[in-house]
Amino acid sequence: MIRNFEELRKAAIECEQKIIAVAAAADIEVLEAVKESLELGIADFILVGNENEIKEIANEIELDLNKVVLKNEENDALASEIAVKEVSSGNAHLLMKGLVSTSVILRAVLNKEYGLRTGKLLSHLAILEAKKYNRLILMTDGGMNINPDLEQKVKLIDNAVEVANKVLNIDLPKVAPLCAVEKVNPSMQATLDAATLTVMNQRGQIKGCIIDGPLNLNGAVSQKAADMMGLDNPVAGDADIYLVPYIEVGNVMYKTMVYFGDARCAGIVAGAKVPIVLTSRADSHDAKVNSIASAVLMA
Ligand code: COD
Repeated sequence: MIRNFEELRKAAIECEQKIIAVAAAADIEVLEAVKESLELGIADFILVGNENEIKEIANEIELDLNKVVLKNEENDALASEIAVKEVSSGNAHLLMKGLVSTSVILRAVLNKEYGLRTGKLLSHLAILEAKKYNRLILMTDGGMNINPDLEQKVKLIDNAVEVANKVLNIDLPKVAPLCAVEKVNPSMQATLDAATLTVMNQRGQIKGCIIDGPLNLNGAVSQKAADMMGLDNPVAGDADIYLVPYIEVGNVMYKTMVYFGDARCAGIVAGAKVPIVLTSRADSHDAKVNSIASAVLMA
């Protein structure tokens, strides 16, 4: 099992180097991440964005632009389209979001003519390294699917299990369907979905993982809390995958851990033809390098 981002980066360095097309690359954190990834030898880059701004920032941070391919496009939506086409035409192995809003790049990814659809549900996964937890956790979906129904939650789990297998080297991840409480409450849809997912897992309808919920966050994270609540649950205190009920919960959880808890993080989208590096625009270059390393391992 890969337990932290240092181990994850080391594993990515062992992989074959990938070419990443970056949409709207004119941003200091993005270009710092490009520079660090080139130095680590985990990726090469096609940078799409405002060429003058990219050159200015590259000069400031001493990024050698001779080592990358540069494509000038100032408009974010068009830069996203060009970057996606670099991937769909086979020039690049992976896609990365730069300084562009998530919905703009995802619309290019979902484009029916040149996009990166596979017929699977695309979903966002945050990988988080909290100071007080003994492993990396996967959290989904705080970035793409707004209000998933039960069927979509099954697909979110499938994608998360694939990421747990390929990126974190966990064969049989434990999934906590997060709720506000640990008991089924018919007025809380998330608890009904959590219980259904648990039974579907027990009956072999969702494979490759152990699901047990509903679980509240403390029950998922802490064995002590689980014991105090009298939870005899194989996931309690030991969860690898945190399935949140809807996007706001995931988005706030991820940013709370980063801003208040000083967690390190990464963000990727799974389910497309290739993994997509997708972090928040304000995320640090450390988060972006972690995400690049995760996407390289996923690929
Ligand atoms: N996986 C696969 N196909 C999808 C998905 C998905 N997750 N979402 C939509 N599609 C397909 C639909 O089946 C349809 O064929 C087509 O794409 C358009 O569907 P719409 O009309 O629902 O899609 P859009 O373009 O209105 O929205 C898709 C977004 C991903 C842009 C939207 O869901 C969104 O804005 N999500 C939130 C992104 C965000 O703001 N994140 C926040 C912070 S980082």
